[in-house]
Amino acid sequence: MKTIFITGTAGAGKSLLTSKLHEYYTKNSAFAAVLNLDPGVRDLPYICDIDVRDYVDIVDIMERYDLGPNGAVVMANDLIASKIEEIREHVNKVNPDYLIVDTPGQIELFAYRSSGRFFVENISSEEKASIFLFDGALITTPVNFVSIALLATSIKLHLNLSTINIITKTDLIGSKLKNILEWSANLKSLEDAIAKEADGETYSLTTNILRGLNLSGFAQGLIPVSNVTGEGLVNLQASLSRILNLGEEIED
Ligand SMILES: Nc1nc2c(ncn2[C@@H]2O[C@H](COP(=O)(O)OP(=O)(O)OP(=O)(O)O)[C@@H](O)[C@H]2O)c(=O)[nH]1
Ligand SMILES: [Mg+2]
Repeated sequence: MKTIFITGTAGAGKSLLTSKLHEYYTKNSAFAAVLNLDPGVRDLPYICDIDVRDYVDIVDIMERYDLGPNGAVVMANDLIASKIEEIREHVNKVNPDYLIVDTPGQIELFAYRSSGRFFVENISSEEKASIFLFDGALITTPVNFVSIALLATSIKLHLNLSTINIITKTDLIGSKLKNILEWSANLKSLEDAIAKEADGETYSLTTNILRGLNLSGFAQGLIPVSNVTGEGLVNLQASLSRILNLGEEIED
């Protein structure tokens, strides 16, 4: 079983991508299953095979511990970590080739709390990867691009997973996509774009961060994807295969 964690800022398209990836693998004769890791979500665009809402009840936690919605979600996450054995047994019973894990909208729950890293380490002992979603609607300015790249890097540090960076919502951003792909491939063009838009202090801070991030190849191979048209999913799957299957791809 290979496990794929879908991460990114709130509303970047994690849940929709989860459903599209599931559909993609299923169409290509692979057995994929979805695990919803968001205890507070109401509606999802897919049917969960494993759902943490079956293990923790947010409304019950709010009432029992007199917590507001944010406090309850934090507590729910810690409870989920404490139920890892049960959840892992459930996953093993389903036993898919690919387990796609949709992570919570509140990024810090999964990305920064120790329960997130604990979950990653303990859900399976086999191959794992993560996909980080750069929200296409957010990164249309070069300064936003750098700040989300910083976030992506910090999450990669915390989770310690091989990560594929993608840009979503490409169907909405038209010709701006070309600029973004150029920024991601060419440090000089990104620095030039920042110089045009930012004041001196912002320029200096952003370019210094950028040079540090560039050393680790932060945005190389940023894959453009539309969860609505399906464009780019083939490239994403190929990239996942390179990480998870050491080169062997599923049949088209
Ligand atoms: N046009 C377009 N809309 C998208 C795309 N991906 C997601 N959306 C829309 O963006 C909104 C948020 O998508 P979700 O999949 O719920 O995003 P999410 O990251 O799971 O959101 P949270 O779990 O709340 O953080 C929905 O209305 C989606 O239909 C895309 O590639 N193109
Ligand atoms: Mg979601």
